[in-house]
Amino acid sequence: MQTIASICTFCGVGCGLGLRVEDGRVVGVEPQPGHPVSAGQLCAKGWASGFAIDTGNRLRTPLIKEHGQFREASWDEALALVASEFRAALETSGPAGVGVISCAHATNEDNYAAQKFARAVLGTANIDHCARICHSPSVAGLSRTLGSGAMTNSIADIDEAELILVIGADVSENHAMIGARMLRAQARGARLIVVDPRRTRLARLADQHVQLRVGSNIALLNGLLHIIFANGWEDRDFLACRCDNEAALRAHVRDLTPEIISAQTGVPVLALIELARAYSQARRAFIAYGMGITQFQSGTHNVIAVANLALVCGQLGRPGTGVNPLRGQNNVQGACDMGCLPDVYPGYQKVSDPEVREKFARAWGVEQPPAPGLTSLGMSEAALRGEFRALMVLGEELVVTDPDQHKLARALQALDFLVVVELTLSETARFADVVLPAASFAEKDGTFSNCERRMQLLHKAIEPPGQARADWQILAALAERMGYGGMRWTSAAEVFAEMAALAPLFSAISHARLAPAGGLQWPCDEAHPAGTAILHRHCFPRGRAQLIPVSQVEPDECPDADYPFCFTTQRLHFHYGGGAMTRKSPLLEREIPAGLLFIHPQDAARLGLDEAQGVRVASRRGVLETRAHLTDDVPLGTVAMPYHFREAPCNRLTNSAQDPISHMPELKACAVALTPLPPGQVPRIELERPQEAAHAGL
Ligand SMILES: Nc1nc2c(c(=O)[nH]1)N[C@H]1C(S)=C(S)[C@@H](COP(=O)(O)OP(=O)(O)OC[C@H]3O[C@@H](n4cnc5c(=O)[nH]c(N)nc54)[C@H](O)[C@@H]3O)O[C@H]1N2
Ligand SMILES: Nc1nc2c(c(=O)[nH]1)N[C@H]1C(S)=C(S)[C@@H](COP(=O)(O)OP(=O)(O)OC[C@H]3O[C@@H](n4cnc5c(=O)[nH]c(N)nc54)[C@H](O)[C@@H]3O)O[C@H]1N2
Ligand code: SF4
Ligand SMILES: [Mo]
Repeated sequence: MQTIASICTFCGVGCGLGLRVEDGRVVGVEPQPGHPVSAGQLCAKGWASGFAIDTGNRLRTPLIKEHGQFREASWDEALALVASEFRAALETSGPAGVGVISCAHATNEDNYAAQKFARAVLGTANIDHCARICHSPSVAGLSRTLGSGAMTNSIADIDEAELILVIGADVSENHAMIGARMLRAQARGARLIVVDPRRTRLARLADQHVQLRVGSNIALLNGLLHIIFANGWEDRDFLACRCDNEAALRAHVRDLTPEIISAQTGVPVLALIELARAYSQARRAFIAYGMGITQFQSGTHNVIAVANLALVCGQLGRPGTGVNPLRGQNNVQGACDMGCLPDVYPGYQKVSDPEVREKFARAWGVEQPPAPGLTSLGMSEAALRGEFRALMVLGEELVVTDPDQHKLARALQALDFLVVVELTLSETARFADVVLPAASFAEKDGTFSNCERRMQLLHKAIEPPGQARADWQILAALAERMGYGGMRWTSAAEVFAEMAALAPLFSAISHARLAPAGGLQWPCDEAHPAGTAILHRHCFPRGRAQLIPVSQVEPDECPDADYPFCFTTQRLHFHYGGGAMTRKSPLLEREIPAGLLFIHPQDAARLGLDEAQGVRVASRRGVLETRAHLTDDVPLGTVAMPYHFREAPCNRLTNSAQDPISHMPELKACAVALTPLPPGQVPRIELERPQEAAHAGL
C-alpha cells in the first residue's frame, strides 16, 4: 500500500490528505501530519473523499445523445461532434453566441486551459464559473476598496486575533477546520462574535450573537460606523495615512443613529454599541465573512460596507486582522486566479486594458476579444433570448445550484448544443448533447489554491476510470480538433509554467517549487519569492484604500400577503453543493438523507405544522414538497432550506434578481408561502426530472 499526498476536493480550507492506494484503488484517506492548514486533521467530508471519486457510477466513456438517449462513443467521434457543433454555432452567431463555464473543483491547470480554450480557440470572452454565485461580489467590492479581491490574511492569523468577527458565514459547518481554529482561539481568550439571522452552532458558542434581520447587513455596518465616529473610536492615523474619502463616509453615516439602525436590523441598541466598541477597540480584529454577505442583490455594496468598517478601525495589514472572504470550493480561488471570469485574464489582468489583450494575443497567437464577456447567468439569459447557441460546462451542477430552476432548464433547452464534462451523469449532464468523462482530483497532477491564496500541489494517485481524462487534456485535444496548436502540453507542470510566465502575481511559483508540502501564498514573485501571508502591510495595490459610502438595499422580493415568509438557503456540514459527491457516501447520507425546511415552532404552530410533517413550499417561480423541522435557530417569519437535495430543490424557489455590479443572484432571500400536507401524507419526491418539466413547458 502507498500513501499519495493530495488536497481535499471539497471546501476552500484546503486540508492536506493522504490517499491510501492499493491495487490501483483508493482504499482509504488519512490526514497529512504537519500540514500548515489542517495540522493532521480532517472533517467528516474530508474523511469521506474516497466516495466522491468512487468508480461505481463514474463516467467511463464519452456519451452522445441520440433520440433522447445516451449511447457510448469513442473520443474521436465525440470530439469531432463537439468541434463541428461549436464551429456551426460560431458561424451562425459569432463568438458572442458560444461560451464555457469552468469548474471550481478542477485544478488550476484545468482552469487555465478552460479560459484559454474559450479565448484563444473559440475567440469568445464568455468564460465564467461558480464564483459568480459565490464570491463575485468579494472580487468586485474588495478590488474597488482595497485593490485585491482575496482573503487579506491567512488562516493561521486566527491564532493571533484578539477578536474574531464572523459575518454571514456558518463556519463550523462549512469551513470546519477554520471553525475549529476559531473555537480554539476563543478558548485561549479571543472574543468571538457572530452576525447571522440564524443561531448557528458557532453563534451558540460565541461571546455575542448579533441576530440581524435577513438582508439588513449594510444598515448594520453603517450603524456601527456611526457609533464608532460618534465616540471617536476610529483609527485616525490609519485613516489619514492610508485611506481616501473619509469625509464623505462620515457625512453619509452621520444621521444613522443606533435607534434608527436598531429598527431596521432588529438588533437592540446596546448590542450595536457593544459590537462597535469591541471591534474598534480590539488590538487585532479578524473579520471572516461568507454567503450571508455576498448572496444578495446588494452583494458588492455589502462587501464594501465590510471593508469600510475594517478600514475605519485600521484592522488591516497586520497579523490577526483583515477582511477575509471564506472562499467556498476547494479551488474557487484558483479558478478566479486563472482568469475563468469574463473580465480578467490569469492573475487578474483586465480584459478592458488594451495592453493586456495585446500581451495575451501575442502569447497565444490569436487576436483577443475586445471586451469583457457574459457571466454564467448572462449566458443562460442570452440563450432564452435566442442569442446564445453552444455551451460547454465543466463540472458544475447548474440545474441544482443556479437560482430559478425552471428558468435555467428552459435556457438549457433553448441551446443548440450543450457539452458537459463531468465525473458522473449529473442532473446537468442529462441535458447535454455530449457528455465527456473527466478525471477526478485523485486521478491527476495539478494544483489547487485554497481560500488564503495558498497554491498546493496534488499528485496523481490512481488511473482515471475507463477512458476518463483530466479536463486540461480534454480541452487540449478539442483545441487540436478545432485547428489550434497552442495547447500541446505534455504535463500539468508545463501548463502551470505557461500560466506563471503570463501572470506576474504567480511568476515565482512552479510545480518544482511547490513540491515540498505546504504550498506558497500569492503574490509570489521576484520581490516576494517566499509568498505573502498578509496583504496590504504598507500600502494597497491601488495605493490608498478607497472608502465608498453605500446605502441599505432591501431584498428584491420581501414577504407580502401572498408569500408571507422570508425564505433563505444554507448549507449542512455532511453534504456538499448539488450533492453529486457527498450523497454517494453512506456515512454522510446517514446523517441527513433528505431535504428539509427549518421553521420556528411558533410559525409552525400557527400553520398547524408538526415536526417531520410534509409541507408544500411555493414561491412566484416554483413549488416543491419537503418535510418540516421545527427549530428556534431560525427567527420568526423566516424559513430556511439547504440546497443539496435534488429531490427537494430549493433553487426551484429562489430569485434570479441580480447585483448590478457583480451579477450575483439573490440566493439568500425571497418570499414563499407554506401549506402543510395532510398529516401522514408523504412529500412528493421530485422524481420528475427538471428537463422533463422543461419539455412540458413548466
Ligand atoms: N458542508 C459544506 N461545506 C461547504 C459547502 C457545502 O455545500 N457543504 N460549500 C462550500 C461553498 S461553495 C461555499 S461558498 C461556502 C459557503 O459557506 P457559508 O458562507 O458559511 O454559507 P451559507 O451556509 O450558505 O451561508 C452562511 C450564513 O449566512 C447567513 N445569512 C443569511 N442571510 C444573512 C444576512 O442577511 N446577513 C448575515 N450576516 N448573514 C446571513 C445564513 O444564516 C448562514 O448561516 O461553504 C463551502 N463549504
Ligand atoms: N440556493 C442556493 N443556491 C446556491 C448556493 C446557496 O447558498 N444557496 N450557493 C452557491 C454557491 S456559493 C456555489 S459555489 C454553487 C456551487 O455549485 P456547483 O459548482 O454547481 O456545485 P457542486 O455540487 O460543487 O458541483 C460540482 C460538480 O463538479 C464535478 N466535479 C468535481 N471535480 C471535478 C473535476 O475535476 N472535473 C470536472 N469536470 N468536474 C468535477 C462534480 O461531479 C459535481 O457535479 O452553488 C450555488 N447555489
Ligand atoms: S474542512 Fe474543507 S478542506 Fe478540510 S477536510 Fe473538511 S471539507 Fe475538506
Ligand atoms: Mo461557493
